[in-house]
Amino acid sequence: MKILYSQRHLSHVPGYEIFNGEKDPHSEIPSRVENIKKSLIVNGFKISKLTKRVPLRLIEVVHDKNYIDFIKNWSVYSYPSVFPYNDLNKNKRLINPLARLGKYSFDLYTPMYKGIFEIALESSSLAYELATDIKTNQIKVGYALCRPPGHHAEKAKMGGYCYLNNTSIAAEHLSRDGKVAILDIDFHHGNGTQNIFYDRGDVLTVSIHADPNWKFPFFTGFSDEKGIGKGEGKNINYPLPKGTANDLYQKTLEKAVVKIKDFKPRYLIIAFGQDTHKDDPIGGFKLTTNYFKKMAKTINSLRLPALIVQEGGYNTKLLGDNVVAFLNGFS
Ligand code: OKP
Ligand code: ZN
Repeated sequence: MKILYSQRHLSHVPGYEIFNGEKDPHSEIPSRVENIKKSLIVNGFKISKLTKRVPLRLIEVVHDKNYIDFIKNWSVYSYPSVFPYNDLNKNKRLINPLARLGKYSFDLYTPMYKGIFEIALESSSLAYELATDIKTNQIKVGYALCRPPGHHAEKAKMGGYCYLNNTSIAAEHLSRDGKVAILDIDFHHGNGTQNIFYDRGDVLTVSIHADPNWKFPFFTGFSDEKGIGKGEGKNINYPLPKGTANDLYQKTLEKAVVKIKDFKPRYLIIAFGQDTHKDDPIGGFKLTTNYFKKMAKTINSLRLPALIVQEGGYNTKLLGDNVVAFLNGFS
């Protein structure tokens, strides 16, 4: 197993998130990835350094060109204040910064500032390099310690602490060689990944997450979102209720694994969040650390070349244990 980490994320320190008009402490902090890295080393995993950079032309296939320019050229530390309230300006090049900020984001949890593009790019590069190693048969399993996370970032919108969709960028890269299945096991619905591949028949997106009637991202993640056009039937959502514990999660995961097997993919990408753990401060499921190992075994019964991409997980003391349990179940 190859694990990739970069210290570039350390300078990404969102000051706060805005909830109900108030400043709340931000959950997506550097110690998340640092805790995971420490545990991996203590448990004998080797961590490799990044050597490749994700090509801009690959990012431009996954994300909208104007959205990329917006992130690249932004200069002051900002949160959105207004959002588009009709479609009349949909195809206009809005020039007011407040309009642009609102157009390209969907929440007030994800600050924009000068330099975030390069940091997000480095996070994507971790997933990209491992996807390349899998493509060229150098490795069977890779784990990308991405930060900032990516699965909420849509073609043309940031949100949920995400800017560039690392998982989707790796999937796009792998999809040129054969069908790709993405299994999103973060606590939150992977709305960005769903949005990016919604009309694609060659990339299956499966997400197991908190019922959107209960938790973020609230507007997507319902079971009737099944894909369109060639993508019809190729998007599968499993919303689960508050308090979901190992048993119900396992039953759902087994269903998801059958769907992936039936799709006959060449590659598997796992959008891996640890916020499903019982002691996660923003989650609400009851999964145990031991169960993370069983979860991995169940997924690995597919015996597919697999890229594991770090997404959420906010109990900075336990993230490392949960990642180690999962990776042990995988190898
Ligand atoms: C990102 B990922 C807590 C509100 C949290 C945003 C959640 C973003 C999750 N103060 N709302 O999927 O883990
Ligand atoms: Zn999450």
